[in-house]
Amino acid sequence: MSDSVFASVVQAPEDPILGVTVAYNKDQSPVKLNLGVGAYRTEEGKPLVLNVVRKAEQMLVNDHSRVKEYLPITGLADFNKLSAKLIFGANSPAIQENRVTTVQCLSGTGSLRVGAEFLARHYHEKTIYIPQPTWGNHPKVFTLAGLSVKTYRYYNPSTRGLDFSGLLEDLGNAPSGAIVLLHACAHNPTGVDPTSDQWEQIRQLMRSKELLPFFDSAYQGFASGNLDADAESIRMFVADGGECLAAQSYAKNMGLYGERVGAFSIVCKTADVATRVESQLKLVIRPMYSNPPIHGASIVATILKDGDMYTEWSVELKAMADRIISMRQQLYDALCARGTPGDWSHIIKQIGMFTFTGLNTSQVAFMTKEYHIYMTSDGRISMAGLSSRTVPHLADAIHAAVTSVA
Ligand code: KET
Repeated sequence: MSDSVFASVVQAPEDPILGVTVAYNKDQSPVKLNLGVGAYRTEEGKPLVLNVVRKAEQMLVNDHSRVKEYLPITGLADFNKLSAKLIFGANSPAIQENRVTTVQCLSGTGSLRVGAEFLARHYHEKTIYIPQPTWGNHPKVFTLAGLSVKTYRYYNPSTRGLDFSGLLEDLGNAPSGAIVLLHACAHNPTGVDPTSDQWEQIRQLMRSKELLPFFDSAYQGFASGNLDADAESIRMFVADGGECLAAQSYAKNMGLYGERVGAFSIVCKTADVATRVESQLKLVIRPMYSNPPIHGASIVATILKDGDMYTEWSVELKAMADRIISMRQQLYDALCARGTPGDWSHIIKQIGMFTFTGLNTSQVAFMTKEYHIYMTSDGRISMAGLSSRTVPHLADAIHAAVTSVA
């Protein structure tokens, strides 16, 4: 037998985030804890399907008029309209003036990719600035779409807060027209968001330099527990009449991770441009996956269009956000009680799904080896994966890591 034609293919490394789950699954320890991927767990450590999602699915199953035909290339029309309203606001003038085009995509990642492919084909400036640090998949998505990736300063490790002057300086030095990736809220991995005043300054700077904002909104509702408050940054940029792009994910806020449901929108200056832009988005999508899946988008549309179900969703979402906030307090208290060296107040100051602990790679490796705690090597922990039962184990591990590993 001759060798495989693929004999020279080398083994690829695991993904820095999803690979953490692969390693966790192999661990036999009863105390193992997965704080890697950003996926919500209940106090019992179980994945959660929202009641309102179960209800919507039941309604869909019971409706025998529903069929499984292909959706249009742009996805479910109702879903697109409702998604635009959710992110830009129910009374958004941009929507009323038909200046927004929204297409259903494969969750947040697919939305970012479709947006990036469109920009690489139709926008004059091919450089995108992403925050340093950012979600690990951003540089890969944008590079493979044909954009050139640069970074802007975002995080100051010594304050564990925003490097606002560094951010303004780097965006101020970016070439006019460059694309800028912004996390709408609950910045991943840092948990550090600009204040409203800081957003306003970022907006003014970006508009004066004609930088093009591309928002990644993967956590609407998860930062504050309020869907409108968490969209404030985006709405500031839309309110000035300028153009912007937004990638929306329902993975976290509706718990629809595996359904892969999201939306990509471009706010244009006129309805005429928006129509032509949408025609080109279809040319991006058709050869990639033809058209998106129907089930997840139908669940979202069912919930968003019914007042009572929307309210029920907001309440369940708020409960998830609140549980995460209480985990922050419990972890902070547990470290204080142990007298763990260092200032841990960033645990309660940061917002969203993650705490960027400041633990280094060796300390993380120690916690995995000795305590069976799985997290990304940059020291990020998913607070959503923690529960009152597991806080003491995590606090013990952090205490040991900080006191015994440099
Ligand atoms: N943007 C950000 C900022 C983000 O954190 C994620 C997912 C996504 C987009 C994409 O999510 P999607 O499932 O495509 O809607 N982040 C978590 C999961 C992952 O890495 O895929 C995480 O950081 O753990």
